[in-house]
Amino acid sequence: MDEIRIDNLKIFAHHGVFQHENINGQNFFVNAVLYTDTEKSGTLDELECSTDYGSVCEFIRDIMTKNTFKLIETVANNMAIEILKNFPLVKGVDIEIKKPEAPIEMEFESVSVKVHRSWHDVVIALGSNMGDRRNYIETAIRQLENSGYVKDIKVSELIETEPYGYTEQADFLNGALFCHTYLSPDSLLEFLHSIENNFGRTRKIRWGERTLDLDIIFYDNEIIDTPDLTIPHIDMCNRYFVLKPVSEIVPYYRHPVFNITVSQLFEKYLKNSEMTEKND
Ligand code: A4P
Ligand code: MG
Repeated sequence: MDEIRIDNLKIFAHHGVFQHENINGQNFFVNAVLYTDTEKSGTLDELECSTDYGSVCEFIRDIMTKNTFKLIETVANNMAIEILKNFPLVKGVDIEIKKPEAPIEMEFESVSVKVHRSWHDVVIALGSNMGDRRNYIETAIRQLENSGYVKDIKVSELIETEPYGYTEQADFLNGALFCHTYLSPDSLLEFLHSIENNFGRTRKIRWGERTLDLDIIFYDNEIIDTPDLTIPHIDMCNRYFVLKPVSEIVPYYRHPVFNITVSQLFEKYLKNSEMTEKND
């Protein structure tokens, strides 16, 4: 990915843990790397096709001067996220905040914090089999949209499906959505749980009935296997109610473990279930 770089932008601001820092202020230096495609602007020689580094510098200055944070970690994190949200051609950003006048009683050049944030591709499965199912799912999608954590949401059709796994329960309404998020996988999971909890979701029986279930199916091409999170979703290939909506919205998304597309996985699933039906 191409880069637009801003080096050592000097800004007087008031961030710091100590009160005297908040009152007196000091000089900070900001480094920014904007990851963006410059081919079109470079070919057409048109600023509209690129990100104006002058506007970015003013934007950085405003964030530095209109807030007073304790930590430069917070300054860097907020600045990176706000740049992603406000400059649509920027796919990723590095922000480094340097504080050469930090209150340290030793000789030093500077202290700094550097963060990287970027937009990630995410696929989320949606399900409900209790109460006003459609309303729960549609409200959850609106909560995602309004959170500011995601953009470019694309939602599948919602389909009626029979319960899978624990079958002594009502039919489900299922769907899937694709979006971009700057949250890490763990933070996204935490956020999805908080939405589920808004709908009074309780966890009594594994695979049991629920007002709302939001599962992460894909996160970029990442393969994650921790006690709290398995991505791609461990059982997605055996689930009609996942494969059908996911192949509707992102048919060419490639499963990073099996290295075949979602539409190929769905075809395989349909062939296998046809054969099982014939043998029954
Ligand atoms: N977890 C691990 N990986 C993930 C991931 N990729 N996305 C962990 C989300 N969560 C993930 O989930 C239990 C724990 O799984 C989470 O705390 C998280 O740390 P849960 O949502 O609390 O419990 P659950 O949903 O009952 O369990 P599980 O195993 O996630 O069930 P599933 O896979 O969600 O299946 N039939 C139809 N027709 N339609 C359905 O939607 N859903 C289920 C539930 C069963 N049968 C169904 C449907
Ligand atoms: Mg779940």
